[in-house]
Amino acid sequence: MNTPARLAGFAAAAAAVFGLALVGGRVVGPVADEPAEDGHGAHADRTPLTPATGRTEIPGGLMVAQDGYTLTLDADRAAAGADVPVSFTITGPDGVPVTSYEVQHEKQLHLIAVRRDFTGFQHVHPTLDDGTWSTDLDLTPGTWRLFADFKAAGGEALTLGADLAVDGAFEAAAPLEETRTALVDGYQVTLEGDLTAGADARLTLSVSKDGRPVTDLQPYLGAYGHLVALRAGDLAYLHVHPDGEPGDGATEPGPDVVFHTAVPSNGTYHLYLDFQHDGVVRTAAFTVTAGGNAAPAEESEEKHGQQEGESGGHAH
Ligand SMILES: [Cu+2]
Repeated sequence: MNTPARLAGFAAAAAAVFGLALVGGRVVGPVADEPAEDGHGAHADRTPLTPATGRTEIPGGLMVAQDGYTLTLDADRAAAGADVPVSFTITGPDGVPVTSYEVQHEKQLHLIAVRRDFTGFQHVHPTLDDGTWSTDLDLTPGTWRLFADFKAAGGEALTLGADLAVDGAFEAAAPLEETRTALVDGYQVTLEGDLTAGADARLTLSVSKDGRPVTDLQPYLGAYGHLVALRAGDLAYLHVHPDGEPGDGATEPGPDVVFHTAVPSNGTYHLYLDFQHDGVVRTAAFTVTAGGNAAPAEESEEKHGQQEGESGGHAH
């Protein structure tokens, strides 16, 4: 039952039935989770994304290098403390540090620093000197993820990510509970809307202070809010901008700021809203679980289950 020949036969049949391509003896498509001939199944492989959803994009922030651009921290370790200097370069396809960037949201590069257990979040704008970016961060002990969100001149917008180990003893924080109301400096920010894998979600963030809606939000980097969403588990990064712009004649300066985004998968996301009022930028943090309808993938999921059941225990 579990011989490679049998698997190859199934794969060929599956390819015939589903019109899939056979590449190097492996099926590319919904049945790519078939146990491979090495007996391990393909779970650890980077499975090509299914035609069922048609999504082929890898979320931002998961890689140090992409499309020829590489993020390199000058040091991948740092001391804990306030105002710890951190510097890095982005090298381009020619291997040389990039010195020319396109401005996005008023800055050439946005740096997001998050402790991997989500207990710290900073959004800062480093300064560029001869290809080296420098900034100060407030760092507590633990592993931090740094995201460089930029668009090199002549390149595509990218977010590269790298880890920074910060010295000192620490305890990983307990997982964050679902939180749709954030309190920060006397402001209350609520989040309405549900995230669904692969589908556009409308999120409304409403800002109030002392029980009164805030109707005079100030533009921050060209918008009334900036929303960063990080997926629990791997910190896949999404940077979302709201509907409308300050001064477009239609967008009100609060209390609601409306965002549209599609998350790449179901699961838990940590969301950080940067907003400005009375001249101060503050961050409101939320934890939301994306659930909802994953129907397009269900049929192939079932096939996986059956095949795994048939070939369980097959190993060399
Ligand atoms: Cu920024």
